[in-house]
Amino acid sequence: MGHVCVIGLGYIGLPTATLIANSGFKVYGMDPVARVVETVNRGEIHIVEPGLAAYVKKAVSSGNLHADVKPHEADVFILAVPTPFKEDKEPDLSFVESATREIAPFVKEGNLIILESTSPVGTTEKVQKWVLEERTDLVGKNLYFAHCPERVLPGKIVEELPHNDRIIGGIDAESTKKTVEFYGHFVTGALLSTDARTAEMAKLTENSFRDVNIAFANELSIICDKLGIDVWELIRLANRHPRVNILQPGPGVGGHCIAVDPWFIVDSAPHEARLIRVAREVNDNKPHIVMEKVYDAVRATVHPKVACLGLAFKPDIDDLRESPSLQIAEKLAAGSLDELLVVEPNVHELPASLADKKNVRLVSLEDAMQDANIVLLLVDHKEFKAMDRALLKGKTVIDTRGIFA
Ligand code: SAJ
Repeated sequence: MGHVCVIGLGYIGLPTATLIANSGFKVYGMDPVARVVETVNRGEIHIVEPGLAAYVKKAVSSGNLHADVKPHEADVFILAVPTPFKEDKEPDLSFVESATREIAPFVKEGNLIILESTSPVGTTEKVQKWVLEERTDLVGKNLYFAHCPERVLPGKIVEELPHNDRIIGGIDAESTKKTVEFYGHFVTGALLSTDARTAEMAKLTENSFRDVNIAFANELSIICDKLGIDVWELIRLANRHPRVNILQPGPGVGGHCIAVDPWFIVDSAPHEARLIRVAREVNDNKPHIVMEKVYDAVRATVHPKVACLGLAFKPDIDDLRESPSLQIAEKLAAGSLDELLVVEPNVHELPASLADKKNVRLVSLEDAMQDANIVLLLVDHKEFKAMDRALLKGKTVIDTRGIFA
C-alpha cells in the first residue's frame, strides 16, 4: 500500500493519521513540536479525546505510524494544521503556507496533496501555487490537489471519523477522482465529489449554519428575559411545530470552529455576509449578558458567594479552550468578588488563568452547594443534570443552559 505523510498531529491530524495507519498504510506523522512527536512515538497521546489513546497505541505498535519533526517522502500528503484568524478577524493562513512550503521539497510527480484544515475559499489553489513556487521543476507535471474538510465532533472523533460522509473537491476532475479513491480505503461514509472552492465553502457553511441557529436561540433568550418569558418552555413549545427546530441558548459559543469559521465567509464577502456577521456578534456578546445578570445578583445579595458550575466549552468534555464559560469565570475572578467557587468535574486543577487568583477555588459540587448563595450554571455536564434540585433552595440561580427549568 502507499505511503502517506500527515502534517500536524493535533485534534484532526493525529486521529486521521491513526485511522489511515490502522487501515494498512505506512503513515509518517509530522509535527513541529518535539514533545508531540516523542509522545506519539511512545504510542501515547497529548490531547484528550475518548478512545484515541488505544487507537494510537495500536497504530504505533504495528509499525505503521511514525512521527517526526520533519516531513517525509510519500504518495499522499495531508495538511491538518490550524487556520485561526488574526486580530481583525482576517483568516491567518500562515500555518498552511509554511506547512506547504515545508513539504514541497519532498513532493514528487504524481503525488496527491490534500488540505483538510478548514480554510477560506481559494486556499487549495494557493496550496498548489505555493508548491509550484518552491518547485518550479514540477510546473506542468502531474500533481493533484484537493480539499477534504474534516467534519468530526470533538468528543466523538474516533467514532465519527471513519463513518461521516466526506465532501471532496479537487482543483480538477482527476484530483477529485484520486482523492475519492484514497478516502475510500478508510472511510465508509459517502464520498461526495465537487470542486475545491465548493468544498471549502461547504465546510464554512456547515459551521455558519450552526452559528446562525445558535445566535437565533441566544437572541430569543435575551428577548424572553426582557419580556418575562421562560425561553426553555418557549423553545420546547415552538419545536412541537413540524417544521421548527430551534437550538439551545447558552452562555455563548465556544470551541475553535463555530466561533471562527463564519468570519472566513465574512472576510470573503464583507458586504454580502450580513446575517452571518450579526450572528457572530450576537453569540460573542452573550457572555457579557450573563455577566450582567451575575453582577445584578451580587448587588442584591448580602455577602455574595458565587459558584460557577462548569468551565468547558460544551458538556462532558475537559476542553476549556475558547470556552465562554471560562471567559465568564475569568472576568468574575478579576472583579471584586471575595470568593469564586468553581466546579468542573472534568479537570483536576484550575487552568493557569484562574489558578493564580487568590479569590478562586476549585471545589466539589457538594462543597459549592454548601457554601454558595449564587449559583451560575454554565455547562450542562451530566453531574449537574443529575443534581438534587433541593440543594438550590434559597439560592439565586442563573441557569444559562436551562437544565434546572
Ligand atoms: N452550542 C449552543 N447551543 C446549541 C448547540 C451548541 O450554545 O444548541 C454551543 C456549545 O455549547 C459550544 C458551541 O456551541 O460552545 C459549539 O459546539 P458544537 O457541539 O455545536 O460544535 P463543535 O465546535 O464541537 O464542532 C463543530 C461541528 N460542526 C457542526 O455541527 C456543524 C463539527 O461537526 C465540526 O467538525 C467542528 O465544529 C469543526 O471542527 O469544524
